[in-house]
Amino acid sequence: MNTTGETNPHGGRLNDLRVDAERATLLKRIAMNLPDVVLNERQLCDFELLATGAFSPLNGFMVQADYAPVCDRMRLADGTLWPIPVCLDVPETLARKLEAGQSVALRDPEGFLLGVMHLADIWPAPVEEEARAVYGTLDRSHPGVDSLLQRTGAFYLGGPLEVISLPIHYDFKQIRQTPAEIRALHQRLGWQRVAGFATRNPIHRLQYELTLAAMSQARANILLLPLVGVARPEDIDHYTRVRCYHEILRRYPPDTATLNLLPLALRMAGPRNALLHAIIAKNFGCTHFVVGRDHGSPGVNAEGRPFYACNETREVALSMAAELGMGILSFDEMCYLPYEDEYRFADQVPEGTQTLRLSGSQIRQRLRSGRRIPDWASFPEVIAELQRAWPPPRHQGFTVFMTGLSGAGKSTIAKVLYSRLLEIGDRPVTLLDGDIVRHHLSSELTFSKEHRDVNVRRIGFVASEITKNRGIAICAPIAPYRATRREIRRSIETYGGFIEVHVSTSLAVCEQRDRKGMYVKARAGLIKGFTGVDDPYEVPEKPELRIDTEGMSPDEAAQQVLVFLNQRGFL
Ligand code: PPS
Repeated sequence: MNTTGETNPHGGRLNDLRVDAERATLLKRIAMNLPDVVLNERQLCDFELLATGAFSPLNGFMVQADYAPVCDRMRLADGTLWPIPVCLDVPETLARKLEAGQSVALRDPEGFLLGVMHLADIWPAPVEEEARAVYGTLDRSHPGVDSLLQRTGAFYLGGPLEVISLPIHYDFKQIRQTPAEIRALHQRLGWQRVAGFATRNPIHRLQYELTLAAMSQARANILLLPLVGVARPEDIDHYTRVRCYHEILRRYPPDTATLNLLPLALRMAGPRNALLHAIIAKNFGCTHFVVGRDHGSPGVNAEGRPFYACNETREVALSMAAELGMGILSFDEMCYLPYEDEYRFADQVPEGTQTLRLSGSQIRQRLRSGRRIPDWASFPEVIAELQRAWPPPRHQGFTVFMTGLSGAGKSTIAKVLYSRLLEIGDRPVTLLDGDIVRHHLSSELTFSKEHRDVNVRRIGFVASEITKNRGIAICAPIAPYRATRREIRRSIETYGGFIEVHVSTSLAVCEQRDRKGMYVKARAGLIKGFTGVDDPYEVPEKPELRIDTEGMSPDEAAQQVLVFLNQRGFL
């Protein structure tokens, strides 16, 4: 292991796939006649890491000869350690028009030409096998598995890249350096030993203490590598996190810590993820890498069981240290000892000693509900930054999402609520009633399952924008399908409150009311696919509120919502 002086890149070669100006001009001309492949957000991340050499020794998206052994045994065809496939997926319609031996133009979603890929291989993407091999599960509550199974095109393209331009970023340009640039920086600073620390969370006190322990154990400086690629919806946005990291940098001893963003799309494959992070850190010149207890893991599954065994990641990373040629700094969980007022690793705490911990997600929940963060858990300047992005509920935006059968009373309650919130008057309020939306946003849509989903997603998108900008959105569509409602909840909870109100008035009562005469028509077969009659309504399992309007006035129903909002601190 080379732990003094510069580390070799993984596989012995640090790539930079960008071509020179002359070749770029030629490629631009050639690309005009090539089929286009437009990269999505996830693929743009992979493209950038390939292009800059962070994924060295890969010189393009994987071919099948590399993909298969990577899935099976974490090795490229030549035996080099590589834990996770890096493939370019495309839909079948596009794949059928392509053949190995030809080239394609890779573009960003705006059509900007990023590079040319020379296709060596096209093969059907065996996503289920890949999920089992790489993630060890087919469980959709695993975000990496969900993304692989749900959003991967049917075919993979493999082959080398010639890069004309890196994907364009307008934010934090100074800390988006390539591995070669970071290596040069460390050399300039005279840093011989550097520990890499990859994270998708803000660094609070416990993580900070962990990095200090790592620096001390390895006698190394530290390179913080925040992951800023495709994240989980509940993750704190990278703008806020980077402001927090800048604050944290000031806490380290002078000239011992640097920061560089890593546009890595989230995978969360536990042990394999830790190895991928270590390889990237190595390419950035790190001699050591910090592996936390639950590194790269999505936590627990729907039944509350962890996806990866507690020490599996650490053990796998440690067992590969020699082959990686890096020092793996692997620690137990850090905790706070209130009586002693000090921080220690859990395995170094004498039995019977009181310890405290707050995980990143617990701190996030506290912030969201407006509770105090104890001093031992974080730094005031970090909390101040987080509070700017996550003010207490009183200053957050929120969405009241009413769902229920046609005629259940959603629109009437929504209107009363709208007026009452305007009366209170401290935030802008927008009413997205089913009929209004159908008229202004979704006039071309029918009531097929697909179209209802599009309709409800549009409502969700507008509501999430309103919530993000700290306003109030009141939505009142039928929104009959659970999965779509869940999706919307996730997108809105990223920014503020989501209050699902099931207006649970029974079908019999709705049908009896039949204000628009729709149920009569549906029963007579004049309207097909009517919710509750011949199209399903999937009852919400855990709404924040359930309101049956039978024997209750709209005023009383709206009052219930207001009381709930008050209890949760939103008003
Ligand atoms: S959805 O499923 O959320 O997209 O529906 P939404 O946009 O809320 O529209 C519901 C109103 O459209 C009328 N309508 C139907 N409802 C259900 N099923 C079918 N097939 C249908 N066709 C028309 C219905 O009157 C709903 O009005 P509300 O205001 O809910 O009573």
